[in-house]
Amino acid sequence: MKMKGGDAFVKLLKAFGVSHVFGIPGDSLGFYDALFREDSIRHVLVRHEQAAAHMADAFARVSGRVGVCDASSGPGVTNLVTGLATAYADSVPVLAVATTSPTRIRNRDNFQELDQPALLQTVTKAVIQIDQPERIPDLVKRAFRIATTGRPGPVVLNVPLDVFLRSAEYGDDDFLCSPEFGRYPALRVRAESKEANIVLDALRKAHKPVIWCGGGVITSGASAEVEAFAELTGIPVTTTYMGKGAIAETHLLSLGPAGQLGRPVTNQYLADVDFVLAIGSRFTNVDTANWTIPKRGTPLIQIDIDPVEIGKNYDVVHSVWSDAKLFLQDLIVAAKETKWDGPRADGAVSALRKSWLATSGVESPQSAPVNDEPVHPLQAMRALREAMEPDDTLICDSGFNQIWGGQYFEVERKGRYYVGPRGMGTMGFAFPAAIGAKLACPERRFVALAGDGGFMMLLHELETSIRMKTPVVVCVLNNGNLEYCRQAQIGLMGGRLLSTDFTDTNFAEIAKAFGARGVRVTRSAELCGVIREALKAPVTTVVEIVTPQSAKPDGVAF
Ligand SMILES: Cc1ncc(C[n+]2csc(CCOP(=O)(O)OP(=O)(O)O)c2C)c(N)n1
Ligand SMILES: [Mg+2]
Repeated sequence: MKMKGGDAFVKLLKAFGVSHVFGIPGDSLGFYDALFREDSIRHVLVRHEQAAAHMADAFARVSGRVGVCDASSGPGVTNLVTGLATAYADSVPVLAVATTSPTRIRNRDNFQELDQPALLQTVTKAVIQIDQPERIPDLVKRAFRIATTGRPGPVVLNVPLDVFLRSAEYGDDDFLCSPEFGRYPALRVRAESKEANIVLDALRKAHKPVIWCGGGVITSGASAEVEAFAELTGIPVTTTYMGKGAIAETHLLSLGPAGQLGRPVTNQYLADVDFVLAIGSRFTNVDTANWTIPKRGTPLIQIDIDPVEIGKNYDVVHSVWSDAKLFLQDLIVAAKETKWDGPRADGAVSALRKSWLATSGVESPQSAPVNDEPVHPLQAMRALREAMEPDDTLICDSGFNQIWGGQYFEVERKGRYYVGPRGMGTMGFAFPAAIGAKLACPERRFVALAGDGGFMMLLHELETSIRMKTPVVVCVLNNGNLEYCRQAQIGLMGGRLLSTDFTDTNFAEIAKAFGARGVRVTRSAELCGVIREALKAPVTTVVEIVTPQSAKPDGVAF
């Protein structure tokens, strides 16, 4: 059958189960025209391409499907870079459709022409150039396979605008797809069966072992297995921020997040563990407080889907190249067969958590709601946890707000109920991410938690949220400055403050100007009720929380 390239392209997106594409039009006319003809795919016009990438990213994180975004050549594509880098750092499968100069006049310094593949190569898993409409089927299929197999990640399809407009002859086979590559992780790999017993034998020799979970556990959907294995063996579980939800953080065996931005009590517990079973973690400098937690030299077995991650930042006594979920299933079977009888940490770990909650966490006196102004971030965390149901999701930004959320907001269910731009620490992420997540899972409720600095970067997406009817809640911790940077300059530069403070901005009024709801809260006693109402509202609500300068999360070292 004869068909335009754009139509073939969109037919393939449909075959892989794509339901939403986030972007801004331009010279991608042939692509948009084909989308116009396809009722099953909704195009979501955004107001900045960075937001399109974040929306596609969060869409993928919460749905398990590939998120798709598009941008037109030149500045449209350069605007995608931050969002793609964020997805790449956090191993999220995003497919970006980038239009580029027409093939017949390429390399003549055209309007908006730049070397997009070179630009995007370092922030994506792959950049695929499609130069003939005939190649669309095999290269689109390839893009989905690359994005969803192994360690997932973003892939760019770089398409000259004429390729969408030109017609070609296609056969039925061209559109025969394996829809499983529209979801991730596709093609799970399982370690050899002997591996489970090797790991169990090593664990048996330990007196104080720990299970260390990174984002790979969540990506693999292995939380149920982590929790079951922990329960079976009594071994406690700690996580990175990306790994939050590997086990319910209220569980008797949950140690909460560790590392530079983790809980000091968790780090203390980890100081003398004598064995680490690491699953799906890259051991970044932040997650390990510059490779001091866990202590170097602690016997460590690392399980990862990406073999090059194993042994990269810590020496290992044994490597397991496997999908987390499948390997944990094997571990559970092997532990049951051989009757596990190691020491159980339930009591010690739950006592630790309870004392932390009562002294530093959301049950401590300083978190209690009061009528004083302004609202301490800890009081905000308590209000959030009280107002949100266990299956509501918190999406964090960057800056101190993310640390408040990461350390103090406990994920009460296993699974992905906490989302953050961890690898890149991208300011501006949380709000557009909430919109993308809401479009992926309209029945779920999402709360974005951002600082005044980060929210300001992409707050214009309020218009998108109103137009697309995606009611989400944005809690903005308004401390009038870039608190993270301010504290760093105080702690490390002798208090020589430069470019950290803003003038007063009323975010609630800004929200109203966009047609959203806006509430400015100055007393913590009101906050829980305001968030509860916002969660029920049929329209996006900005809850501006006026917080003091200088509030610092536990354990932040500068
Ligand atoms: C896009 C981007 N630019 C700069 C930074 C560096 N940075 C990290 S935290 C931070 C301050 C964040 O301020 P705000 O969003 O108000 O959060 P707060 O720390 O005040 O809670 C900055 C500028 C970043 N992470 N991302
Ligand atoms: Mg701030």
